[in-house]
Amino acid sequence: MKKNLLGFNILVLIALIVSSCSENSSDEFKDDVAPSEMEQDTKLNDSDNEMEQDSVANNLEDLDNDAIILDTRLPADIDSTYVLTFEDHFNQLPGTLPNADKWQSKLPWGPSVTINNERQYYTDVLNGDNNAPNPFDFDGNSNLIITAGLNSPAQVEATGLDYYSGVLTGAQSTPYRDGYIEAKIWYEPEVAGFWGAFWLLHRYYDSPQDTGANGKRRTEIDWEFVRGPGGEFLGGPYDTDRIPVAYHYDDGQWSISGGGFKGPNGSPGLSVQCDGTEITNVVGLGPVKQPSGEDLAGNWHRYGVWKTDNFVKWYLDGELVASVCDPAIVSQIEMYPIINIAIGGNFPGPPNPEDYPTSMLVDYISLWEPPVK
Ligand SMILES: [Ca+2]
Repeated sequence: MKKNLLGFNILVLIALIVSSCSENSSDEFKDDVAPSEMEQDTKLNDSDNEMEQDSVANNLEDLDNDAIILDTRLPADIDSTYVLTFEDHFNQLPGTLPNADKWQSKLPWGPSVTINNERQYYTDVLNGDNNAPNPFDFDGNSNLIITAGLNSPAQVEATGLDYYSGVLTGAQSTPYRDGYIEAKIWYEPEVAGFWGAFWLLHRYYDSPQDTGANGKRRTEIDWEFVRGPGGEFLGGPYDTDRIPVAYHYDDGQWSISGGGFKGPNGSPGLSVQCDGTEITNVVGLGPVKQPSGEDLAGNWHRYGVWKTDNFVKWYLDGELVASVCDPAIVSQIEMYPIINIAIGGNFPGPPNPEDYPTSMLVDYISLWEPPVK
C-alpha cells in the first residue's frame, strides 16, 4: 500500500458513501424503517448492485492500483483490507421466503431435539414444513422479520411444542475461519421469555467431522438477547439493559460467559481478554451494556464478532466490548452464523403468552474476510 495515497483514498471513499453510512448516528437506531436503509443496502454492497461497487473500485484504481474496499461498518481496529464475502440485506418483498441459497430454516440437529427446555418449534419453511406458522416475512423496507408466537391446539399436537418461531442458519453459505461478521438487529422490549440470538457454530458441530481438531470441539460464539424473568441459568430477575455474550467449546461443559470461566463439571479455569483482563471462574465476559445504560431492546444496534485463529472479539455498534484472546481455546475451525428467537427455557425463564406474538427485525448480515493471498 502506498501510504501517501491511503488518506486521500479514504477521503474519496468517504465522499462517495458518506450519505449512506451514518451507522453511528443515534437517530438511525431509533428509525427502524429509515428510507436511508434501503439506499445504504444498495449503495454499499448488495450483490444486485455490483455496478455501483464496481464504479467505486474503478475510481480507486485511478488513484492506486491496490484495490481498497472501505466500509464504515468495519470496526476501526480491523484490517481495512478485509473484503465483503457474504451479505444478505433482506431486500425482499413481503410474503416471500428467505433466500434458500443463503440460509437453512433449521438447526443442524433438526426440529425434534429440544435443548435448554425451550418452548419453540422452528418451522422449517424452506423444506415445506407447515406444521406451524411461517415465522419469516419481510417488511418491504429491507428488513427480515422473524416472529415467534403461540401455536394453535392443532399445531401443538403436530409439533409437540406450544410456541412457533424461526431460525436461519448459514451452514451452506458462510462458514469462515477468519473474519468479521455483523448483524443489525431490532427486537422488542418487555417480552417475557424472549431469547433471541445471533451466534456462530462450529462448521461440523456434533457431526462425525467434529473431531476435536486443536482440542476444541463444539465451538460456539454467542450474542444473546435475553429478556426476563430469568431462569435457571440467570438465577432470577434479569436487567433488561444488558445482554450476555459467551464462548463455548470442547465438550459443551466448557464456557466463558457472564458467569465466568467454567471448566469440565464447573471446575475453575483461566483465560484472558485482549486488554489483559483475566477471565476466571468468578469474573467472566460481559454482559454487554450501553455506556448510557439504555436498554438495547427497542432500538437498532449492530452486533459484531471478529474471530481469528487467535481471538474472539465482540463489537456493539462498532465498539469492542468483550474478547477472548487465547489461541489455546479459540476455535481454529470454520464457523457459520445463526439467527433465531428461542422462547422460554433455562435461560430467560417462562414466557408470558400475552407478550406474543413478538418479532425481531434484521436489517442485514454481512461477513468480511481477509483478501485471498
Ligand atoms: Ca436491509
